[in-house]
Amino acid sequence: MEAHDGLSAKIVQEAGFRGIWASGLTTSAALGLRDSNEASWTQVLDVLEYMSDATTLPILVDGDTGHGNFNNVRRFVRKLCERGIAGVCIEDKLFPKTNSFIGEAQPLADVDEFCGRIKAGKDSQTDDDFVLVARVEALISGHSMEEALRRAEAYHAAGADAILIHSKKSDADEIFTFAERWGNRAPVVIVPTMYYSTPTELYRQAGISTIIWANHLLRASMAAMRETAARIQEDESLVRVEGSVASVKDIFRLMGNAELEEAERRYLPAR
Ligand code: SPV
Ligand code: MG
Repeated sequence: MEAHDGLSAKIVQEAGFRGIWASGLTTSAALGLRDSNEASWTQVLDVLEYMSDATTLPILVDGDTGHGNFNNVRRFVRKLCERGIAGVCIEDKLFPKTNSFIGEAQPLADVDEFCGRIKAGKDSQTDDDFVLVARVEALISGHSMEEALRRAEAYHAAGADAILIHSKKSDADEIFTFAERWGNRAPVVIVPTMYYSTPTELYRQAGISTIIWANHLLRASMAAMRETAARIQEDESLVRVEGSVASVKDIFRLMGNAELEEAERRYLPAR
């Protein structure tokens, strides 16, 4: 489940998910920026540190294109490991990236060059359990299924732990075709943002390893914030919103104020 800051990371954990997708789109948007590598990678790292501190769930980071070439990827991976991040996903496009749902036929990276990014990332992890997911953009940028499979195989051979196959079709047909032809050579990750109506059980039956619900907490909060702002602006009063927003007490609870009170009893001199 997507998260984009410490608060949303806590909400994902509270809801019972098993892992967090640190989305590039929503992390950027939460900073007021476009999904075009406008946030520097160290700024992204700062957000990830808050998220990592806020939750015990594994975090898979949307590493975009890896913030440059192989050299940028290996430094990024080392820093992610230092911050207790579980894995990174890099996509086979060029820096600066553009969100996959914008425009048509975005240029793809050269396969060998991208394999170098994958190898450099895997060679740089300092945590044995760290995973690198290689994201295949062939289908979404208008290439054939053959090209998607060729790229997935090359990335797998280069050391990728899993393959994310991306699609912007409104149905999941090409995802199922890919999964069938791929035959689970490595785990498959999908992002059904555009093809959202397919039941998850069908993905299970097709052997898909992981589904990323990629941006829905940010989108939910945008809708809620807009509605609340408009009501207060219109009414010049809180009366209509008080019942529909989280209570202040709920903020204290989620941030763990009870732990601080307990720590104060332990560490502050008795009064
Ligand atoms: C993201 O969440 O930033 C992603 C997924 O990369 S998508 O927006 O579908 O490309
Ligand atoms: Mg992204």
